[in-house]
Amino acid sequence: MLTTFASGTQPREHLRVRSVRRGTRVSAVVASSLALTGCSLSGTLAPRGPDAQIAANIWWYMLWLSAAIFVGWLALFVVAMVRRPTGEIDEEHEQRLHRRFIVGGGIVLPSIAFASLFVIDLLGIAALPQGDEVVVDAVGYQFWWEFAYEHPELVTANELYIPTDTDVQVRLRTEDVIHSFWVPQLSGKRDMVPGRTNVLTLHATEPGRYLGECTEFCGVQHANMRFEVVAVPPDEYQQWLDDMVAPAAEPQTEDQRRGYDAFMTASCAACHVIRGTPADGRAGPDLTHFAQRRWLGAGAAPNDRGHLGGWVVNPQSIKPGSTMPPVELDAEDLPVLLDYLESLE
Ligand code: HEC
Ligand SMILES: [Cu+2]
Repeated sequence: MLTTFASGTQPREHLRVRSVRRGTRVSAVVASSLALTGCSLSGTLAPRGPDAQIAANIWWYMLWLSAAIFVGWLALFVVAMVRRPTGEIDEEHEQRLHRRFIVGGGIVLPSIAFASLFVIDLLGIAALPQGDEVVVDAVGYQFWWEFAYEHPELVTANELYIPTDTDVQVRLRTEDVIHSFWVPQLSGKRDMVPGRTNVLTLHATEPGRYLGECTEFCGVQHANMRFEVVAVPPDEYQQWLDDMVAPAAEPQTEDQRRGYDAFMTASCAACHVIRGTPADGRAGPDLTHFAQRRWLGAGAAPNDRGHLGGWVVNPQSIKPGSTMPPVELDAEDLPVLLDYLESLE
């Protein structure tokens, strides 16, 4: 964004660029100090949507407010250390001073600080995006995510595509326990509660891949219950939808055909949907266009042939406690099964 600013801008713009840069430098310093403590600015503090921007603004306000309070307190501390009463002590004057400190520093200042925070919070809540130009269902499972679109009807898993600069209403449900949906760079958190549908609006101002995660402890593989929000320009989003509604690719080679047979005859087909084939199990993620996904097992491992082989033979070795069991396969079926899975573009 900064580089596009830099060329051919008006002088005023330049000023803005410079102050943006200075802001960036301050953030960079804060970022590197946070990195030392294990935090990073890739999350909440690098917002890419209005909702997350509001949360980040409140965070920075709280940081500067507490910094100011801390510095003020230090100053008073220093004054108390060096101030030596000279001559006669005027008891009455001292007491008036003490009272002023107690009322000012103990009641007035905290009230102003809390009230300002309260007002900023309320304004932030009122400004949250609420639109529903696109509506998506997100369903939490131990330990993965299903995403369903309505127009056209489409079910997929672990990657949520959204158009940029659009209010995307996400309807949050769960099939089992309480999960919580969080995309730090785009929005606040919202719980997925059994028997309820909660809603949250995502709005991405920039294309990108944004990490999402479950933030309500939901069992042993809670930490590997991640997803990616892929924000793309609206025309690309439409193209993606068109590609995704198509049924799965037919096996092309002899090996892929044998892999297809292995998938349909082993128990895989009882738990997974591959549209356009007899596989119609609903216990696991839809695999119709599985090869497009970057990650395996909701962020547990990269989706490459090595990890995929390990996953198919025994998912428990990659994601212990996952609800996909190890499946008995003939040794010669594994490579062809992988060929078939990798062909599901
Ligand atoms: C008892 C049901 C069940 C059976 C049988 C089963 N799976 Fe799964 N599978 C699942 C579940 C549940 C997940 C999601 C696990 C997770 O991420 O925690 C999954 C995940 C996967 C994934 C990763 C999908 C993704 O997007 O991350 C692949 C690939 C996969 N299974 C392939 C297979 C193959 C191939 C077979 C047969 C050899 C098979 N599965 C058998 C339930 C099953
Ligand atoms: Cu969860």
